[in-house]
Amino acid sequence: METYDGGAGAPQAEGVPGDAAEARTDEVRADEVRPGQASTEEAGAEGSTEGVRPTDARTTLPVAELHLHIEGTLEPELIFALAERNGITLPYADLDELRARYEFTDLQSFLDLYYANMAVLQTEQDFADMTRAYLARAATAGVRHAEIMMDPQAHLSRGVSLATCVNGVASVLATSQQEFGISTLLIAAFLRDLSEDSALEVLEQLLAMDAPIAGIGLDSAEVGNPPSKFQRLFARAKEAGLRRIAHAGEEGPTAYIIEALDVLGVERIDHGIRCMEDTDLVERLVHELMPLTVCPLSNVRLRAVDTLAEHPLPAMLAAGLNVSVNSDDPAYFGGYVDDNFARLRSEIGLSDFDCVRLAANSIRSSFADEDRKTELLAELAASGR
Ligand code: ES4
Ligand code: ZN
Repeated sequence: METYDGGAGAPQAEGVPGDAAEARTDEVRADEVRPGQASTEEAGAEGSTEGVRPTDARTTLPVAELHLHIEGTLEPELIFALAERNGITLPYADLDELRARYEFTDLQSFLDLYYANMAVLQTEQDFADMTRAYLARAATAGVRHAEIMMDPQAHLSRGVSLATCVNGVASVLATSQQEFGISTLLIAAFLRDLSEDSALEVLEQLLAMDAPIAGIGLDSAEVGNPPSKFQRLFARAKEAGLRRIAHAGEEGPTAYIIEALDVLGVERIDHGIRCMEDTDLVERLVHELMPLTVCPLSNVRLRAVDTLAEHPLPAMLAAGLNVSVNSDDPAYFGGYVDDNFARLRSEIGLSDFDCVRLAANSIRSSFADEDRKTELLAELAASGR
């Protein structure tokens, strides 16, 4: 079998310790990274020029990743490795043929490929391997806390049980802090193009099996599927003590952001970039300190914005919005959190100051407990010394 090396963006970049980069086995597995390893070693490497503050576009700050679909971390190499392990014939002859399909015209064109590629996820081990690969790569990106969405309905509809997908991901998250230095929470996201009854049924099953989920989210095809369609789902989640987030204002109108706040009572908005079309809404979001989990490279790849230079992130920061930078579906959109920061620095001149502010926003906007937030904010403050 072809060995899997952690994917295109795997820990091989500069500043990553050799033993992590060189680890190889015959199994499909992620390279192991010791807790805190990437950030401390990288800081050490960059600190070699006495007195010079790191201004390298690759500088990694400790961040929380708040908008991440675990199925969107399936790298092409892992797709092929899992297909081989499971005896699945892919509709692509090789990696190049698969990669040629990563030209998206809108959200739906991406979702079609994203759902199709999930066919390779069959066993708990598959879900665990995918999750481990993400955590290994995220550790090198500076991610110290991650709130990870998964799409249970996308697996149930393929005949893969809830136990298989949830246990596969959760088994790795259970030791993520010890193994990768990343505290994690799992969020069950519901597909808004399916019915509310379907979502309610799956939520009840998750609650009945005592699945280790911290909250629920709402994702998939936005336009035509307004938040109000899921009012009962979010009421039930609140009753069950779950945190609540929703994609809104990615492709959909500002009215969807307002509905997510007023009808669903969400605590965070995923994307939300279209809020900039409504000054009253911006003012409200600023006053409520509402977190918006922005995904710049995703927005460019899915043509929500034409180019990174035209991305509203700087205007959102200037307006005082509580924005963070996230990778969304990093295997599909050209990179992980560090890649998003690097391109924001190099292409739109995002400053060190703004990067630190975005990192602090991400930590404060997370659902981590207060002790963990305090710890990570202290780490962020120390990274500037
Ligand atoms: C998604 Cl970028 C995006 N938007 C909506 N739903 C999604 N599911 C996975 N990625
Ligand atoms: Zn998303």
